[in-house]
Amino acid sequence: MIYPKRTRTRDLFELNGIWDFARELEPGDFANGFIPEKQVAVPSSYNDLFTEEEFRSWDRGVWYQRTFTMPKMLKDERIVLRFNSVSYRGEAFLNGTRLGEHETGYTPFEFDITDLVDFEKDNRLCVRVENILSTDTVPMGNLCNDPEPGQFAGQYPDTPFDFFPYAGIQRPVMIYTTSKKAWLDSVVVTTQNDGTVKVTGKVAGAAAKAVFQCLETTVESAVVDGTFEASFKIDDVKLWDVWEPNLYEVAICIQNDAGEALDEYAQRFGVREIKVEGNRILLNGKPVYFQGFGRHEDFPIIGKGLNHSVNIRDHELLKWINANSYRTTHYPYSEELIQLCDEQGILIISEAPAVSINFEFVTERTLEAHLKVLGELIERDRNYPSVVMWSVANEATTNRPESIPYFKALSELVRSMDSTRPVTMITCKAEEDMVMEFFDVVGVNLYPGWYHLPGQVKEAKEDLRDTLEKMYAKFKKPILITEFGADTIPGLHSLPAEQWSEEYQTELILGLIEVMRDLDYVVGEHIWNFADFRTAQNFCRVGGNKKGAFTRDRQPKMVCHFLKKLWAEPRYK
Ligand code: GCB
Repeated sequence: MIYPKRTRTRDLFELNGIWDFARELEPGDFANGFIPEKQVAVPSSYNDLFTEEEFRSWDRGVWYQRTFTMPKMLKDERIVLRFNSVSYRGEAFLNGTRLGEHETGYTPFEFDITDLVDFEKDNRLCVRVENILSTDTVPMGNLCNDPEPGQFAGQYPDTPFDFFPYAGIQRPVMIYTTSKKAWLDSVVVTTQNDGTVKVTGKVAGAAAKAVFQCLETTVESAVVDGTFEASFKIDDVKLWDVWEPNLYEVAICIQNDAGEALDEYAQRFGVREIKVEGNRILLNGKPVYFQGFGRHEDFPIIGKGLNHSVNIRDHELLKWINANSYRTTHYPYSEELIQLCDEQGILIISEAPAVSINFEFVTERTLEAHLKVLGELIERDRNYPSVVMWSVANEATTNRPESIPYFKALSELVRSMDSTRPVTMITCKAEEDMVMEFFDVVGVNLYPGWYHLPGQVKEAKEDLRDTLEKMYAKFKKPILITEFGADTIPGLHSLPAEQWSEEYQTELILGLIEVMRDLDYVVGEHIWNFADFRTAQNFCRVGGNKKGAFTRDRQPKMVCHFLKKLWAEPRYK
């Protein structure tokens, strides 16, 4: 699958806007059209659009419908319907015919609708969306007898993580066309820092060759059994780097024997190298220290709906505060956002939607779903230079032996698909973690000064040092602190600093960073969280998670001004 674009051989239009919406209160023939209860916006999560609780926390079936007209001039084309993501499960029907379904949210899926689309009258598209999480889904949910009475036990909706389980058609819906004769199906670009570029990929249909053009260079490859492979070199190549996003484009033309252009597509790429050497992560041969945040796709009203304005604002704030990176906690973010990171030079740790996998409940289906979505994520994002590391999961119960074969399988899948990026797993089990041998960088979430040692910054610093020393002694790998922080109410002040005040967040974060920077094997500090975000209802969350450095409407709390100063100076000279 490649990201849809309008080119000289492909048309593209989006089916975003206002759709009809109804809950599936009882089973019925919704697929052939239904009487709406509400109107809904696409893309958006549906939860916070409405005022009624029965809609907001509804996780069972809901239906979306709209009609669209196909322009006659596309009659001879192959027509594809694409969903950039539907959470958690989406099942689509066109003119009453079932197209298929996709689960695990957050990754795209598409259907060839050439033979089903009507050029004479309006087409009716109905989509059933369901957000029921279970022991078989990734992430898991509804583990109502969770034996570990952690901070999320008993919360509503019942998830083993705190962010609100937003649902719906949260990203764009598109229709694109290709020629029926042949079309580019996948493309993988790999590069070396001397400017060598290798392009491989797949073509469907009857094609004879693929022609590639990049700057002044043109090369071609025969299409054999639907695959192609070509290489070329860019002279005086300009590397892609942090806030220096040099990008190139390779134009790909799929041709038949007669040299007729059947499909044209342009794939953007950057040339950069990322690897782990000893206690350092090297970007283009130089050590890079990750300074930034864990984030969420989260904003008032739209929930996890794609919103370009929020994405632009967030990146402006990252630049302002001198951050260089963030982790797509705790699921794949929109492809459009990753493309923006490419264009702006922001480093991304790209995470599978596997948060809080609990081995008390894991089934064979859990691993199957996990492998599937991880594979889909790598396939979607592997050409994006901003993605510099894969994170296979966040905070699983990796202190249990059952986690060992499970994480071995995940690590093997990633390495079989992509050997050009380091792989991490984010643990909350510190030195008790049993699966770090499979990963290149240790990612760890630690909350001294918050969930333990509340209000005791000095003791929290000692505790952090002690934990990190034990972890390094055991794992002997670079450690990235992927979460630490404190819930903070903007405008609440106290001297001496007390939990929830802006002073406490500032003192704790700066104090913990001091310890991290004293330990040579620590390769980065990612604060939890970039901004406040909405959570499930729970006695330890007041109006959401308030660990944001910025408020939910993206204004700085006090700590930001200190981070901006600290992060202005490069960690490695
Ligand atoms: C964590 C989780 C994150 C939570 C955070 C918190 O360890 O990874 O999803 O939001 O703690 O604030 O409790």
